[in-house]
Amino acid sequence: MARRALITGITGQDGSYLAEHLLAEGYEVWGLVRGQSNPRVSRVRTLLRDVRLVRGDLLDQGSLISAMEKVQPDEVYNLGAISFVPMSWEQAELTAEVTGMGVLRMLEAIRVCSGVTASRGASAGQIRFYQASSSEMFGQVRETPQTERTPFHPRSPYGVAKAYGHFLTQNYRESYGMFAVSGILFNHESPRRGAEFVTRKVSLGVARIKLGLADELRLGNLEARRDWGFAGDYVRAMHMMLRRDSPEDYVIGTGRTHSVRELVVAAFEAAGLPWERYVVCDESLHRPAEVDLLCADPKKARTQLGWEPEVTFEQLIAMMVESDIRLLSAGEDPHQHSSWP
Ligand code: NDP
Ligand code: GDR
Repeated sequence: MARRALITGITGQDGSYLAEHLLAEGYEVWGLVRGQSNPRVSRVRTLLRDVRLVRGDLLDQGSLISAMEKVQPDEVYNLGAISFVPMSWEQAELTAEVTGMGVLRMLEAIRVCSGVTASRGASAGQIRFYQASSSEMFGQVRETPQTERTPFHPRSPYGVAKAYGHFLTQNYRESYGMFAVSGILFNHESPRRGAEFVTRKVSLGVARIKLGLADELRLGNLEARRDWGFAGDYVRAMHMMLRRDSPEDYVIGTGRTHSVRELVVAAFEAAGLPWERYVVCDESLHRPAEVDLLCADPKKARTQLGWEPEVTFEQLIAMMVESDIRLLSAGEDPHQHSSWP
C-alpha cells in the first residue's frame, strides 16, 4: 500500500514542491486547505491534480482532528503558517495562534487520534510528524555558522512563535515518544515564492524594469545577509528526516551567505541591467528589529541524511529572473502566480 502523507500549507511554495516530490516517490498525498472560497485552492486543484484535499484550519482544533481521522496519514508535514516576518509585528496575536499554537493543535490531533497518553506511549507504526522550524529562531545570532546546538534569540513575533513550535515538537517527542522532528530551514526560494519576500520582489521588479513596465525598485535594508537556497532541494530534506530510524532535528541550508545587495546585483546582472540606476532605498521598509546575518552549518544533514543542495545561489537568482520575465511577457498577473509557475 502507498504511504499516505498529509501536508498543511499545501497552497504555499513548499507545499507545492513537497507534494510533487512525495507523489513522485509513490505517496498518496493529501493537502489541508482552509477558508470558504480560498482562491489558491482552485490553483492547487488545477496544478496538483493528484493531491487530495481535506478541509481544516490551524486555528481550529476540531477540524484538525477530523482531518487526521479522515486521512489516517503515515506522515504529517506541518508547513502552514503566517510566514511573512513583517506581518508578524502587525498581527502578532494571529501569528502566535497560527504559527505557534497551530503546532500544538497539530501535535494534539495526532496524539488524540493515535490514542497516545502519558502512560501509553507511541507505538512502532505511529504517525510521523515534521515541523517547519526556521533560521529566524537564531535571530541575533550567538555564533556563525549556526548549528542544531546554537541558542535561539528570535527578533520578531514570527521567530518567537516558531521557537515555541520548535520546543513543543521536541517536548512531544520526549514526553510521549512521538516521532516528531523539526527541520531548521534557512531561506529557500523559487519561481513559486510569494511576491512579498525579497528574492521574488527583486526578480519581479527586475522583470518589470526589463520590459519597460516600471522604472524603479524600492527596497529596505540592503546589508542584511541570508543563506539562500532552492526550495526544491529543501523539501527533499524534509522527507529524508521522516524516513530516518530515529527522530532528530536538522539544520538545512547551503553554508553560504549573501547580502540583499549581492542578491540585487546578481538579479540585475542576470537581466543585463545596471542596478544602481533603478534601486531606491526606502527607510519605511526597514524592520523594527532586524536579523543581520544568517549562515547555516548543514554538516549534520550532509553526514546523517546524505542531503546536499543542488542549485547554487547564482543559478537560483537567474532562474527566478528568467521565469518572471517569461511570466510578465506572457501578460500574466504575477499576484495570481506568486506561489506558482
Ligand atoms: P507560504 O507563506 O508560501 O505558505 C504558507 C501556507 O500556510 C499557505 O499554504 C497558507 O494557506 C497556510 N496557512 C496560513 N494560515 C493558515 C491557517 N490558519 N490554517 C492552515 N493553513 C494556513 O510559506 P512557505 O511555503 O515558504 O513555507 C512553508 C513553511 O516553512 C512555513 O511554516 C514557513 O514559516 C516555514 N519556513 C519557510 C522558509 C522559507 O524560506 N520559505 C524557511 C524556514 C521556515 P492559505 O492559502 O490558506 O493562506
Ligand atoms: P525573511 O525573508 O524575513 O528572512 O523570512 P524576506 O525575504 O522577507 O527578507 C529577507 C531580508 O531582506 C531584507 N529586505 C527586504 N525584505 C522584504 N521582504 N522586502 C523588501 O523590500 C526588503 N528589503 C530588504 C529584510 O529586511 C530581510 O533582512 C523568510 C520567510 O520565508 C520566513 O517564513 C522564514 O522562516 C525565513 O525566511 C527563514
